[in-house]
Amino acid sequence: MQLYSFFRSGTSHRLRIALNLKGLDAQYMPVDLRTEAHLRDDFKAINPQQLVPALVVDGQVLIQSPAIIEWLEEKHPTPALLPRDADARAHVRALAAIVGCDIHPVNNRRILEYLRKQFGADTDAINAWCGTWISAGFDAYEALLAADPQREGFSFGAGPSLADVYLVPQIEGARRFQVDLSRWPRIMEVDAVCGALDAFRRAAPMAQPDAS
Ligand SMILES: N[C@@H](CCC(=O)N[C@@H](CS)C(=O)NCC(=O)O)C(=O)O
Repeated sequence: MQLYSFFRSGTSHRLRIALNLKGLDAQYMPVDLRTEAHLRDDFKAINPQQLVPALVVDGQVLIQSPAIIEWLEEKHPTPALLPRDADARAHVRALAAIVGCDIHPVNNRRILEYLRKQFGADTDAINAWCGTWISAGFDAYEALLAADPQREGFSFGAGPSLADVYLVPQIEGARRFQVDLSRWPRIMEVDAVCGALDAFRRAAPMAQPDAS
């Protein structure tokens, strides 16, 4: 497998965590978003959407991190990222969707570039924009963690799940946009518990070959 990834990309980060949790290796193919390598024709031939990540498996290109992670779960069911019970699965998927559907997309690089170029947003304005949507999502995520008395450190249950796969990269993004994380103590606890696991450590942005 080849993983097209950028070290600081949250969606690449979530896929790296999922691969590590499943015990799967992939050759790292760096795509530098800073130099807009993703907008070049060679990468467009891999992913017409010109976004990372992409996972190439025996010549077949998989795109969209939610679809790739679901594919991994189906092809490599153990260890499971989703609980068995349908209600619990819906809960874990909802936690993941807070990040994947409602936080990350509005803070993506191309959105921020548009705000900079079309609306003259400076760094403070960009941080305020990202902080607004991260805070809205994290307030809800924290409330859902608080309402679950059966959690043991992680977002759900006693081990890492799909929810943690999504949450941890978004915490990294929040730090980058200088969001004060202290108001979400349960989210911080999840970060610490996951950060103790090798699968999460090896997936971290600064542990990647293209980190700089
Ligand atoms: N929904 C897609 C989003 C992928 C995505 O937006 N990737 C970002 C990096 S985190 C990217 O490539 N951005 C390039 C840009 O915005 O120019 C997924 O989950 O794979």
